[in-house]
Amino acid sequence: MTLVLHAMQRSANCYKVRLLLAHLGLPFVLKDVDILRGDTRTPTFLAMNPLGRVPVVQLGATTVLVESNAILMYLGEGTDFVPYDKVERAVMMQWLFFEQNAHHPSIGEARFWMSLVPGGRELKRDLIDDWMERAEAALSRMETQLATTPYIAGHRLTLADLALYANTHLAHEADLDLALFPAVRDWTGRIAALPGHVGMDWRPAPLQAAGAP
Ligand SMILES: N[C@@H](CCC(=O)N[C@@H](CS)C(=O)NCC(=O)O)C(=O)O
Repeated sequence: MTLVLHAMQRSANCYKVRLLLAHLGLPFVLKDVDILRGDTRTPTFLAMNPLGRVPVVQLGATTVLVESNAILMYLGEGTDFVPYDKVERAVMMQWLFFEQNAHHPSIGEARFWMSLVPGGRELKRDLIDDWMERAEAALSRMETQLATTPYIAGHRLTLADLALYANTHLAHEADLDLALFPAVRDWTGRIAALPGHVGMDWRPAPLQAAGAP
């Protein structure tokens, strides 16, 4: 059965999965989920992911994967995006955990509420200063690394670059200025220039139904 990705187009956690699928040239069916409309709260969706979050990948009638970075690992294993060397792989994992523990909870949350949710700035005004402070700390950490290596986990492209690119290249949507982080800004340019790169708006061509001409 063809892989099915349940995703919201403007979600960075969903974009990183589409981006890897595009790089790998893997066919998939994209099913749109609008979290603002409550699509992740329906009984059908909650049966797939009781946490009510996208992305969700269906691999067959009974196999479902959630957590964007776990999905990246499932898709990336055995490709050039996952280092074979154990230490290099662990360093990549460090950055994947950083993305989930420090980067997404600050830049991702700020971007979501400041740019995607109507009235979100007002609703979350008590949290925004803290998000911004932690977002700047996360970008500073990346700046230090990217000032010395071309990719976030070292000298080669890994899943961690795709995972971190997703929110970082849209930092302006959280009022963050990448001009203050020139190594990070240059790295976003390198990632966007990679062969096979697709932007956040990219969608796969609809797949023909089985048996269709
Ligand atoms: N750690 C999860 C986070 C997923 C997540 O927070 N998804 C957001 C969209 S970016 C979502 O579905 N939010 C809906 C909700 O929390 O109700 C992952 O990386 O997949």
